[in-house]
Amino acid sequence: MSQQVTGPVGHYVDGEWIESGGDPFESVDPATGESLGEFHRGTPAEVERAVRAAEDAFPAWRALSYVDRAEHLWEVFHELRDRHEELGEIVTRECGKEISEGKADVTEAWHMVEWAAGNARHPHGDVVPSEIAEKDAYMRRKPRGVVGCITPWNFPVAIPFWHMAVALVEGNTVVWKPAEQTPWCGQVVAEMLDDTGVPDGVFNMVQGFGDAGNAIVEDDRVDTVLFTGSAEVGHSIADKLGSEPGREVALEMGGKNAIVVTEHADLDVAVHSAVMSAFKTTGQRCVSAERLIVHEDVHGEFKTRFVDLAEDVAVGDPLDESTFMGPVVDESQVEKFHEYNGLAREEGVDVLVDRAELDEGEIPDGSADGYWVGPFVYETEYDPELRCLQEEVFGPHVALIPYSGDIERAVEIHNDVPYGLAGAIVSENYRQLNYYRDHGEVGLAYANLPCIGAEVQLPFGGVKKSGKGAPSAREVIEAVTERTAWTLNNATDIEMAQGLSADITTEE
Ligand code: UN1
Repeated sequence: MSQQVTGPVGHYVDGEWIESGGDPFESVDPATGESLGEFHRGTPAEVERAVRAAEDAFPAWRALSYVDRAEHLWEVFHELRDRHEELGEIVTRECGKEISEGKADVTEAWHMVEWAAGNARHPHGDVVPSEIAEKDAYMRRKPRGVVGCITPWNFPVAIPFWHMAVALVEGNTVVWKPAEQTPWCGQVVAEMLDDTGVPDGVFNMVQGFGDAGNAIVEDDRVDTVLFTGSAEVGHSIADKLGSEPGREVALEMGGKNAIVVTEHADLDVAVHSAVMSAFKTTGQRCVSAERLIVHEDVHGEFKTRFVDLAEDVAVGDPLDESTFMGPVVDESQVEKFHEYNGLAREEGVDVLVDRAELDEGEIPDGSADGYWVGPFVYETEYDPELRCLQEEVFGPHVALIPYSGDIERAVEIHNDVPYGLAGAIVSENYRQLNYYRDHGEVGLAYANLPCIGAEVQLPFGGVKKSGKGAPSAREVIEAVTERTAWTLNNATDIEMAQGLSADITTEE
């Protein structure tokens, strides 16, 4: 493939590309281990400059109409569509997910932009009746100010737009730090926003690592922080901002997601859903499933079929359309995956599929330096003490957990983790589906489907350790706006609600 990093490589601050004084770092192709280009780590001083620019740009940006602000986003929408193939390939080359996923990432981004920009022409807020006939009451939203966006590498185009599209249309200005693994995607997105002629300082992008992200979090001129990424970092951001009045945060972290397959499941649907949920994106979605909770009556057949496919799924060159699973993103993910596979063995599980170290013949030619792993599948009796059933691995590491008894038991096992992002049930019995819908402790629940692939017009966020608010889609509006409950008196007398007297009595 011929594409390489082009154009200015730096940060985008106050309408200009600035050369960074920070140390250089490389974007690495996870399939080959080769460098795709050199970038610079944003320094706290560079973040400070970006925040200042965003703060200065805020009054003029918020003064525009929704529709005028959305015009800039419509340009991004068209550019994302026009450059679908090219950008999809960049996503795949930089984060390693196979090409249909690389392209779907770009599609999801333009869906989000379409939703946010389209929403500019939709009715906003609520008209609320007052007890007093002469009073009009309604809700108004105001932008919060500067929104800091910290995004992960696994959806390097879609998730930035989950954060930024609504924030910008609502009248906020933005300081964005892309993931350090996917700076090239970050640069292309910044170029697109630059192309729209968005006023200087409204959108700013600083490349870098955790120290740059931390500088965004520490700066009290940043009114809202949106974060999608690891639970560890997310919780530290929540701790910090929780004690600062007036600063808002919305977080989406990982999960230890599960699929429940009941005795009433259609096993074609169950196996298909499980393979998609466990191995798409090489298990590196926050919503990927690492637990399959299967009723004993169907466990035998489910196991045979799932194991056959896990032995067979095509791992290989992510740019090749016949590949199902590309590499993981970097060496630290490879290590974490092997560590957890080792831990599961120590905890006494029965390993069913071990393709963790791929055979040489399975690794594409010339790609020996890539970050290759394959499926690792095991079976174990349910035991809440097992760490391998509690902790998120973020790789193709999957437990089969047989259960006996009713749907209540399955959901009990399903919920017995500290996380609560996504999950699914496979069953033809509507009472079981409804029980799962009402009792599954997750933000995103599916029936007779994989637990991945949410659409942008739904809120995306988790419960328990998985999140706080939803830094995406329509629900992000809560994190990037403030509501004013506005009441206007159309009469010349003052009349109060709740029977409160409006008479002013005097000593006379
Ligand atoms: C993530 O899990 O990291 O629901 C994001 C999905 C995608 C987004 C996933 N729309 O699978």
